[in-house]
Amino acid sequence: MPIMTESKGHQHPISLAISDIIGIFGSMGFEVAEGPEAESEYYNFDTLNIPKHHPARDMWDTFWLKSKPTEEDPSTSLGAGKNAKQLLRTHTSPVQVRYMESHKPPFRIIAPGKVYRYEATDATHEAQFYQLEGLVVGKNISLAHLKGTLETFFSKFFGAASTVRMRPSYFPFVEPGVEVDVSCFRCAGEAGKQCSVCKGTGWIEIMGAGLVHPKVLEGAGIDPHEWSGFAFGAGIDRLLVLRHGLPDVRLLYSGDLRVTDQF
Ligand code: YSA
Repeated sequence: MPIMTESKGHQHPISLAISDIIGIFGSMGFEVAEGPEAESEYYNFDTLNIPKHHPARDMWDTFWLKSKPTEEDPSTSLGAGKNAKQLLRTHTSPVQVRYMESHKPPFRIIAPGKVYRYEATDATHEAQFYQLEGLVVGKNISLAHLKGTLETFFSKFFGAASTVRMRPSYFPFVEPGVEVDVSCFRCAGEAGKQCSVCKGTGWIEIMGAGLVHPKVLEGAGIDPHEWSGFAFGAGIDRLLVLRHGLPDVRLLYSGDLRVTDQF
């Protein structure tokens, strides 16, 4: 008689990666924060020092929502003078502001969650994907704290000792802003052009980050003369694609069991 094997369900690779990430940051004292996916323009842009008509808004192609905000929904009843126009959040950075408004520093949080962008898809871009936001606010926080935190995270996530380097970059909600590169976890720069991960550069471009802009702290009710902080934002899908050498980010959303069963 043929033996019938039962196929068991399991968590999706992205859910597994998020559990991993929460565990690693949890061991460094980070709590998990959440925010709504249907967000207001006020939190997605205005409070992050990105005024209307500012060219920086072009960095985030936006799906706007038609629905009118209702009084019952606390995420949309913003009060007089606040911009309640609704959208699908384009990044997890609004969670930073929501958290700062309702908590007193010091704190350290991560906010993993789904975000949406009105853009064409390709091997490295999806129209919906996951981001990981990080925020630390305390006394005398510097880029050195950011570097140490990320080196610990990458070493554990990629399973190889990691070094971080920063290059100047621009995001309206941080000053200074940086682009973070991590040393190649596959070859540490030794495999030359053969390395499929770093292509011989020894570095992988991985996320945006910086020191929280004083205007953002102040707008959220935190005195920037007393407190400072760092923040970062990475694509979880991209971290996963890198770690497992997937050829196309869209495979993660294809529903193809030949892909997801490998995790
Ligand atoms: C920057 C500074 C901070 O202090 C805090 C957060 C940030 C990140 C900022 N909010 C942001 O969204 N930057 S980003 O537009 O460059 O996206 C961050 C990461 O999301 C990228 O590095 C990439 O890994 C991922 N990403 C962006 N568009 C994507 C995507 N992943 C998949 N598909 C897309 N379409």
